[in-house]
Amino acid sequence: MASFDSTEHPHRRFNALNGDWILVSPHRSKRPWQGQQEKPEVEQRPAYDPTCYLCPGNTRANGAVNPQYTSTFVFDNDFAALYPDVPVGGINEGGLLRAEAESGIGRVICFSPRHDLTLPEMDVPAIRGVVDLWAAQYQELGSHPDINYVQIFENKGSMMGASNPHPHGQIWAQRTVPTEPAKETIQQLAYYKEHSRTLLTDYLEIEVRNQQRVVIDNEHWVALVPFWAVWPFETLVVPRRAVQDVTQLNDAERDALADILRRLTIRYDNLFEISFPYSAGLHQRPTDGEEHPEWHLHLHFYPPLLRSATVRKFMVGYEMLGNPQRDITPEFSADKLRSLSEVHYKQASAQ
Ligand code: H2U
Ligand code: ZN
Repeated sequence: MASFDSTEHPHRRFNALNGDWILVSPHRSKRPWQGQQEKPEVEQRPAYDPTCYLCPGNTRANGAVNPQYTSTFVFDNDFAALYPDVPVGGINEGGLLRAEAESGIGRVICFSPRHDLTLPEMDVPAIRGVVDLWAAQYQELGSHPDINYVQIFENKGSMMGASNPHPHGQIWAQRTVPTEPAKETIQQLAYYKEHSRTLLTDYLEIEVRNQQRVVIDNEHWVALVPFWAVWPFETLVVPRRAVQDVTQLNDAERDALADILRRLTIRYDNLFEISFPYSAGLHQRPTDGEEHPEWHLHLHFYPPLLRSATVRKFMVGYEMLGNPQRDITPEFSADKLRSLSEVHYKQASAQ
């Protein structure tokens, strides 16, 4: 029998960052690439929408009025999943029925006053403003004694459940560390204890040496399709310096983050020539007052699309009952993303 070839043979890959496994079936992706077939009309949005609850000066659902903001704007989510004053308590019946009261704060962050822009259409200084807002919010919310984790994220596109096309993200800050960052804490801590370096420092070294899965980089950041990617065009954005949270990024690293976010999301939009949907967010150290030297800040991008503007990956069947599975390899996806232009398709078509 021929020897194992990860571009041919089904195999499992280990996610060193969260401890999960994923099944890769490269032999099933031999079908021809069908990207860019159905191109929907380029969506035209006004710079200001009087009916949008996030535009400057507009009234939100609860009657609050947004200021005439000119860069970013943050407000407490009017329909937050968590709120601060929850009575302490819970349920425990034989260790089988367990519940714990959970408290927290939900916020909405507008990236721009412009209703018609998205991250890839904003310029680097404007995206840098978003990075600074993330840092300020992490600092402020994390310093609260009852907040032990600050989750910053963006749902982009109706496919991901975003309620409004106005560029915005959310923050859920809470008493406990949610499951995903908790799993990453376990993995990173075990690695750090053994090697005295962060897991992502050593992982990045392998990826940069190998180059196969690196999509783009700059002086301070690398964006790559992780070896263990679940979503077809999933990426991981990692700072070269092992910082634990976004507040530790210096000026140059913040500018460079804005640069890599812009270039990565332009490539995403150019993949199927649509405003590319995804859920994305930051993972960083819990704000429980511990140092967490094992933690290495990073961003995940989880986009659902697979082969065109409308063909998405479903997490059903085997994936619900077994574990995630993919056909096209992470290496194929990285190659595809690398082949794309960094001129946004809307600009290219306007020229
Ligand atoms: P999403 O698009 O990711 O759903 O985020 C929008 C959030 O905005 C959502 O959580 C909040 C919703 O609760 N919201 C307000 O706080 N005020 C409003 O007037 C409408 C929506
Ligand atoms: Zn708007």
